[in-house]
Amino acid sequence: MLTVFSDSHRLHHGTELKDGVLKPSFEQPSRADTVRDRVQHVGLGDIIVPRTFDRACYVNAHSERYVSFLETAWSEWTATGREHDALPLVWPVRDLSNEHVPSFIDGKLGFFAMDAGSPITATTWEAVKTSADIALTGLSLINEGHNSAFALCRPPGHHAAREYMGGYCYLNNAAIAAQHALTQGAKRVAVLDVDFHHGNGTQNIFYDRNDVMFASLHGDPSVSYPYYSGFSSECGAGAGDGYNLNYPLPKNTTWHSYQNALIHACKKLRNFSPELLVISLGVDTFKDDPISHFLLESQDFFGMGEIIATVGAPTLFVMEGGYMVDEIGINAVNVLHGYESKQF
Ligand code: OKP
Ligand code: ZN
Repeated sequence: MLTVFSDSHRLHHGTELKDGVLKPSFEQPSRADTVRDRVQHVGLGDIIVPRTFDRACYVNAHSERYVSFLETAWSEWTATGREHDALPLVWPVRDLSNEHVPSFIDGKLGFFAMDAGSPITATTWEAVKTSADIALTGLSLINEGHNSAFALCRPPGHHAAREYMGGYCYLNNAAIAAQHALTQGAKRVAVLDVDFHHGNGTQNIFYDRNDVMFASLHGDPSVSYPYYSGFSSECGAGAGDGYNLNYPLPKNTTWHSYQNALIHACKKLRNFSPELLVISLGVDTFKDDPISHFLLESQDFFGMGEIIATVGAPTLFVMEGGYMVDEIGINAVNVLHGYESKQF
């Protein structure tokens, strides 16, 4: 399997508020480098750099005004004399108005964000754009005849919705690739999200659509981030009713019950007969992940890849979360090896 990777991810290294103090984010540059090293170490296949894509590819999954916001946020922020990471501090919740986009950057930040987990720095946009291009390049490889590809994206994308960033995510890499496949003529695309956290952004982007079936296995939102999305009652809307499948699982879920949910989701996706399967590949379901609460062991990720193969469609793996940096490479590549073990 080919891997798409770029050093540009290092242009993004933000902070997050933890225990009352701004600290380096859990979403660190070493994450992607460790996965890249593992890909090389085991000889998974060649590692290639991303191609560049039109801005229109991002705007098909997000809104024009949101993409413009991401492009100009840093210059608007520094124009007011500030030098530290740009973070939102006020949000248009419930009865506050979200009819008007504020013209001042502090208002825009809250308008286009779900939380304070996605800091914007001077070089964030360059890294974010390259991350989306990595996913799009992976899709190109599949279009060119590869059965699978690994888009080693960083920053991750699955919390980014049509119009907001959050949870370390800015552009939704997986959704951008899925949407681009449809734009190029695919009739049905499946997206399976195995990150510990609910893929609220991907759900949001495709919620009213029946050409994308989205399934997500994740920590029960009653107790796990993102808290306000990912319940099993969220099934899709309008034409999309029945095309959104959430599998919230309790804290301390082990492989035994995880795999039953995964087998169920993969059967549903197989019956949809997608022309492409996009995997939001987070490995923060690992037992030692510092911010998540499942108990998967490294060898379980191999089994995850084997089950993913049962969907029976060309598969684009898109890197999402995973914060136990020591094992992130082993766990991510185990999924890819498990998948490959079922290809003939
Ligand atoms: C991104 B992805 C940690 C607070 C949680 C947001 C988590 C985002 C996870 N102290 N902050 O789904 O892996
Ligand atoms: Zn996650």
